[in-house]
Amino acid sequence: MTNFFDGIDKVAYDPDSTSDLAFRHYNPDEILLGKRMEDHLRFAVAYWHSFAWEGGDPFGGRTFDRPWYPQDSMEMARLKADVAFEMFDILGQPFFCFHDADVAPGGDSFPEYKRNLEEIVDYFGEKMEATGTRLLWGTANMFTHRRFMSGAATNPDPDVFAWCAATVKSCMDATQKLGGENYVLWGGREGYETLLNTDLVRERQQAGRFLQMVVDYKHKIGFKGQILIEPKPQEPSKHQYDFDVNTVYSFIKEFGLEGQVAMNIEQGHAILAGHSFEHELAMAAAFGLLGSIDMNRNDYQSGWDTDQFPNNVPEVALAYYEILKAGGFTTGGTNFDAKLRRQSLDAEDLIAGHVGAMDVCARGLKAAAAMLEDGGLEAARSARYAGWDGDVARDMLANGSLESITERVLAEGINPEPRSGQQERLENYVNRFV
Ligand code: XUL
Ligand code: CO
Repeated sequence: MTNFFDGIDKVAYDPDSTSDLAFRHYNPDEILLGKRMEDHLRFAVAYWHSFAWEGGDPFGGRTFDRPWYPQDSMEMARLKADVAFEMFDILGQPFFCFHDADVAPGGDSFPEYKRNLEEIVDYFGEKMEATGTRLLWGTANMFTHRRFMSGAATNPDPDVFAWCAATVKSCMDATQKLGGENYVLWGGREGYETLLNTDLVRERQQAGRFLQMVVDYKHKIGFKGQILIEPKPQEPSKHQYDFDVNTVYSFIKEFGLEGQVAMNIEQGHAILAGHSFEHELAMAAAFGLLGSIDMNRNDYQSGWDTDQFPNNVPEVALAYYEILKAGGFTTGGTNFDAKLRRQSLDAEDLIAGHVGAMDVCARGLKAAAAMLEDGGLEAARSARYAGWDGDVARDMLANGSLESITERVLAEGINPEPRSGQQERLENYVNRFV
């Protein structure tokens, strides 16, 4: 036992509590739409923001002071893991997620990197068995170290591609060993700064080939989880190849990986791409590619990817509405890819951030489930498209041509009259639930 969270109790569900560190909505055993709330939401803590990130921003270095700093030895990596699992116990969330670089020092060579990772994976394994905490997904950090500055799989240097292939193999092995339910690829450096020095065609081919290798390896080792790509339009690269759900969908198709790769969709990334979160979720659901989510928002004034804990119930409710409508998560879940504000120095702040996020999501989920059960939105949508249910309309879509349709427009004197989209009424409807 460390003393990092001394004085902080296990977080409990108490709907009447006035404590800022209690769940008033997150009640794991509550049944919604025939399923436990915990099993709907499948919360995960992100190791990188909560334990590896030191509070720096582009204008200043670290602000936090943690007993596991400096993060350059295995001794510190183990202490960090001890504290992490203590937090998991306090929160009671079922899952966590990590990058290789979050959990163990990278060392000076690939063999050293691999040894360190394997050692900490064994340490995690023991803790997971003892506590019951599970791994939602593992991933490789192929964006922080300077070797990745010009790309990971899309690098002009084939040795970097090779390094990345070996790295992802290690991270997939680690994920498999820990019973991880998904493996995520986010390509922060898979893009470019300037076309003046970039062969875009070649780089995309490299990324596609890399993804094929990842899928091949998944089958080779019998990994049962999903391979998920996390779209993001930019930051850190000026232009990233995995721009948004639609772009990733076309990439998956182009490289023949339909049915093999789905998506991890992040709220803040959706906004950066100029979409709403619910748009990206609905798009992914339409393609059958809705895998998992990173539920963290940006600061809408600054426009940066500020990775804040979710704190807006109506936003979250609309997201879960799309997720529930699509049938809910299978291997996916709700990962908080969220960090404290850099002035939030205390151990208690870490707990408060997660408690608030879990409670906001629970409130949003309850609203979403109630809307779905009530059926008001679906009824309005069906009524809006009812014309398409008629035989003539169906036949037009299936068998029509521009000439045959023109004949009918002339013969029947078709002259459409616009009808209200009723947006305000529907917004009032949603407001009744959130
Ligand atoms: C970066 C981001 C990553 C991925 C995992 O914006 O979202 O943390 O979730 O690499
Ligand atoms: Co993310």
